[in-house]
This record gives sequence, C-alpha cells and structure tokens, in this order.
Amino acid sequence: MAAQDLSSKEIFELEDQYGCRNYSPIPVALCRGEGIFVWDVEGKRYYDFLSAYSAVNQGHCHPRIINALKRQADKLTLVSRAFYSDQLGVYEKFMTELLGFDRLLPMNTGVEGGESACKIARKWGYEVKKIPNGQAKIIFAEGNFWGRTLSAVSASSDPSCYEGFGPYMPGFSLIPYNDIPALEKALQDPTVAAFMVEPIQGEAGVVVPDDGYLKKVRELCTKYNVLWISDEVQTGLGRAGKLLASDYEGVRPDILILGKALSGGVVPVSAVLANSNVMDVIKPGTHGSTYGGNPLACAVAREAINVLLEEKLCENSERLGHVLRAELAKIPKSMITTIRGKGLMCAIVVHDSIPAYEVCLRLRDAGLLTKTTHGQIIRLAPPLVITEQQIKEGVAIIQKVFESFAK
Ligand code: IF1
Repeated sequence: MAAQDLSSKEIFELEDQYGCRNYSPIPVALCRGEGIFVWDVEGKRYYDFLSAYSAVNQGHCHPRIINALKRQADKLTLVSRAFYSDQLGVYEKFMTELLGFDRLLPMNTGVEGGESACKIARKWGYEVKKIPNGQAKIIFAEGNFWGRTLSAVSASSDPSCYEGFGPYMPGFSLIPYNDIPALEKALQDPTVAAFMVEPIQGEAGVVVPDDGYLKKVRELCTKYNVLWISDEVQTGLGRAGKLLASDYEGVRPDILILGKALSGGVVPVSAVLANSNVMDVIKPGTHGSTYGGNPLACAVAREAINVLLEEKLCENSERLGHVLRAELAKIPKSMITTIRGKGLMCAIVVHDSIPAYEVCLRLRDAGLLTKTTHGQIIRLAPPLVITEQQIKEGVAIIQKVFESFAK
C-alpha cells in the first residue's frame, strides 16, 4: 500500500496493530509541516504548539536546514569516527566558540548526551577528584526527566518511568528540585562527582525554579568541587528565551548537554560540552558512537544554529513568551489555575473541573495541537519562528475551546 493513500483512521490502526504500544498519541495523522503549521492526511491545517517537544524550534522543514541536509546528503553522510570528515572539526569549533567551552563530544539523542555526561563525571570523579574507585555518586533532582535508558530511568522519581525496569544504576540519588539547603547537604559527601539538573523542568510540567537557583547551584558545586551538569536538551537553543536558560543568571555549568533543536528537528543530534580539565578524562577507546558526529548531522546542526542566531529566534522567544502568558491570562481563573514558563516554554495547569486531555482533543478539532503532561498540565511550546499575530490567533483558539467547557 502507498503511504500517501492512507486515511487517518488507517494510520492509527496500522500503528496500533504493528507497533510497540509505548505511546498513546493524540489521534491526528500528519504528513506535512512548514514553519509553525502541520497538515494531516485529510489536508486539515494545525498550529503546532508542541514543536516535537521543542526539537523544531526553527519551525518545520526550515528551507535553509533542509538545504544543508540535501547538500550534505549528496556528498557524504557517515564515515564513523574511525576516520576524519571535513565537517566535524568545523562544527566543533563553531559550537565551542559560540558557547564558551573548550571541547564538544558529539552524540545523537538527548539521553545519550545525559549518559555521556554521567560517564565523564564518574571518570573525572576518580581521576581528578580522587573519589575511591567504585564509589562515585551523581545527584539528580526529583521530577527530572532525561530520557528512557536504564540510567535515565534509574535517576527518575516517576514510577511510570522506572517501575518494572530494575535493577537500577547504583550511585544515583535524588534531592528535591529548587532546594538549595538540600543540595548543600548532599554535596558535602566527598564521594559526589556531579549534580545533574534541568534549568527548568520540562516533563515535570515546566517547573521554573526560584530566581537565583542556578547561581547558587554554580556557587555550591564550585565550593564542594562537584561538577554541575546542566541538561539543556529541552530548555536550550532559544526555547526558554535565551540561547541557554542558564544565561538568565549569567552562569555556566561544567558540563552542558544539548539535543533536540540542535538539528531543528531534522536528524537526531546531541552534544556534550565541557572544558578540557573535565572532557580530557575521556581517552581514545573509552567512549563513542557510530553515528555521533557524522557529517550529515554536523552540517545540519551548524545550519540549524545559524538559523537560530540569524533569525534572532532566542529574542523572539523571550519577547513572545511574555505576550503568550499575557494573552493566556485573559482566560478565566476558574478554568486555568496556573500559567507558567519562560520564553516560549510554557504550561497551563487546567482546573480539575475540566479534563485536560479532552481540552487537547477539542484544540485538535479547532486546529491547534499540543499534549498534556501529568494529567492536568498542558504544554504550550510553538516553534520559535511564530509571530505575535500567530500567538494571538493560537490563544484565540485556546480561549474558544475553554469557553466551550462553560456551556
Ligand atoms: C519521550 C517530555 C519533552 C528532555 C530532557 C533529555 C531528554 C529529554 C530535559 C532525552 C526528552 C522528551 C522525550 C519524549 C518526551 C519528551 C518530553 F514529555 F517528557 F517532557 F520534551 F517535553 N533531557 N524529552 O526533555 O532526549 O533521548 O528523547 O532525545 O517521549 O520520551 P531524547
């Protein structure tokens, strides 16, 4: 059968019958995207207010990024790290100079970035901090989400992520998020190698910590000789209104993880950045990836970041984030109890009297796509290429849908 001839219903049935049932998608079957819009197979257009979980910050099928993909795809796509390519070093120089780190480790998915950061931190713990062999600890914050591997689920405080997948990675422990006294207490343990944290917790429901939290994290990690690993896979690259969310507080982590929008939603590209004193614990043969740093990924990522910078998408995100939240504030308090976020990383907490999943279905019918997290929280994260007018159009749809629940 030809994919382009399938109806939405047939597409739902195929996945349901032949796929691993690890997701329950909103019933909508998409076949085309451009900028902030996506189209389903019946030709209906939707505002995309999820952006593939912040991977398409630059908008769907950005022509410059797609061109970079095509140009590179015609020349060379993969050499493995057994050999050099003419793309990797150029990309590494570009990224490290942009972000102010000495070195970049190229990986593919966000979770591999997190895994790699944990490996680097453990090795640094033994070789530099002189933690007795086998005892290195990594601290995480409750509510964290960094992917689906055994390490990531071992770090999770969400039973739906970890239950049934034990035994778990040893040497991981949890403290409350946004809790500086708890962090200071944990860091006093001399076997702690690292503290890994999201500047804003995404999956937890766009949980924004107190102003000054990251500054204190920086201070304490320095004081106790512990590496601060910042997971900016979701918050980074403009989503929260700055190139890095930690830029709001003018601080840099020891290890930075990027992913998602690093390729503008085109191919999986992630990166770990650190200075030499940390990164150099990784020696030839101690870490790697077949696809990590492939020429196609490097060419795409370089163009994706250039688009972000040249189209001033971080600035747009910060400015329109204020507009989005101000517009949403017009929806009655009896329906939305909380609006939070930074830049275009935003969430609303829907009042218990209105089922949030049903809101998402009615939004879909009204031509706007997004999804809930943890029951009553709805994420609003449009591509950063959105205009003020389009934000207002989107909020008008959201407002109408909430009004439909009043009847
Ligand atoms: C899924 C949410 C978003 C991440 C942070 C690392 C990763 C992620 C901060 C891993 C991934 C995803 C994955 C996706 C759902 C999703 C998500 F719903 F969980 F909260 F983005 F909003 N660090 N986030 O948010 O990156 O390995 O997936 O490339 O279905 O698991 P990955």
